[in-house]
Amino acid sequence: MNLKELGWNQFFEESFKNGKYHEDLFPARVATAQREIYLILGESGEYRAELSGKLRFNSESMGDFPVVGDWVMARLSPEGSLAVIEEILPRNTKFSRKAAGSITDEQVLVSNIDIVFLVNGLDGDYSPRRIERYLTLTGDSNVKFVILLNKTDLCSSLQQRIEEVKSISLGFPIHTLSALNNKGVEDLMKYIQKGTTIAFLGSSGVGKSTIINRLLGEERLKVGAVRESDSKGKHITTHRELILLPGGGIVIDNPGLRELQLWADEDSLENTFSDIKYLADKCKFRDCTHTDEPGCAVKSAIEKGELDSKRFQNYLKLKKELRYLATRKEKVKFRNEKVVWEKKISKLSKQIQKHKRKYKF
Ligand SMILES: Nc1nc2c(ncn2[C@@H]2O[C@H](COP(=O)(O)OP(=O)(O)OP(=O)(O)O)[C@@H](O)[C@H]2O)c(=O)[nH]1
Ligand SMILES: [Mg+2]
Ligand SMILES: [Zn+2]
Repeated sequence: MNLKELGWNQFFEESFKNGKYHEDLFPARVATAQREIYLILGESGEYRAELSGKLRFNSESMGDFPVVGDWVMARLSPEGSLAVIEEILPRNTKFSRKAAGSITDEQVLVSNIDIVFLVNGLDGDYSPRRIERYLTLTGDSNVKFVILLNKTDLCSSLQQRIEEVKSISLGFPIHTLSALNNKGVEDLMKYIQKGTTIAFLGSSGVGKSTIINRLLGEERLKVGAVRESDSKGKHITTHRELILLPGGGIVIDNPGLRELQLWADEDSLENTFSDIKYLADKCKFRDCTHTDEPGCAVKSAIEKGELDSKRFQNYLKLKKELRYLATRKEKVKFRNEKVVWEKKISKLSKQIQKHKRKYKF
């Protein structure tokens, strides 16, 4: 297998050269990552791999562990059956969320992607607010989004939906398709070139795996019916997987996320909601909260029907979430710094004790 077909490019080549790696080590790409057992793809084939003791020991946060899409430097074990991952090459791009639950940490979901296919179902699960949330998560301006509206066969107001999504899509391309009937899938081929990595994201049941099966030309990935009452998926895909397409191109199937908490900053929000920022700059008061102040351009736009109040409510919700995240991050930073200082002080006091004993003062 050629490294370029796996997505290797100039960026990784530079890190590789600068790293001056021992000749035992070879570059490989992480295809699956499950409980610290990895499947990696290299020039000479695919291997099951584990982390080296050193890499595990030096890993402080979740982001230090390999994720699907990473390029790693690995070594084959003497018997050649298992590989050991010694190092992760710097990530070119990544897509992250806040780790689920109450932990304040970044969870990188996939890395080294060129394009995100953000898949949405046009059935009962359709939600423009969710699209806004995903777009706020981009963070990385090197990742391009393509918005896919799947299940056109179940939608009677297609034009209206397209218009609605267009108004919030930040100019990213929008494609409509029916993966079930294999309609519109061929339009996606123009994004899929040799060495291009595309991550499929979107809630459970929107049809991510079905679309990939169409691109593969075979029913390789498991797909499953959605719940009848609200069209929500049943989390059929359970782990991330990097797949090579027969005609070239790399796709990453993702499980539909149950929780998509933001890991971003306010700039990212202002970028996704630049229309609201534009209006807010026109408010009479600089610190306008857009609630009941006179001369509020945001409120006026909502009243005139120029701004969807649901979009504005979502903006406020995400802003609140990001403020909370920023406070949590500060607290964690403070706590970590405190731990470092406490360690330093304890080390110093031990040294003083030692000197006291040695020189008997
Ligand atoms: N009507 C219709 N059903 C579709 C279409 N595409 C996919 N489906 C169905 O939607 C259901 C969910 O599809 P999956 O491909 O498993 O969805 P997924 O996004 O991979 O879901 P998770 O793996 O749970 O995250 C399956 O029953 C598919 O057959 C479509 O274009 N139209
Ligand atoms: Mg799936
Ligand atoms: Zn205002």
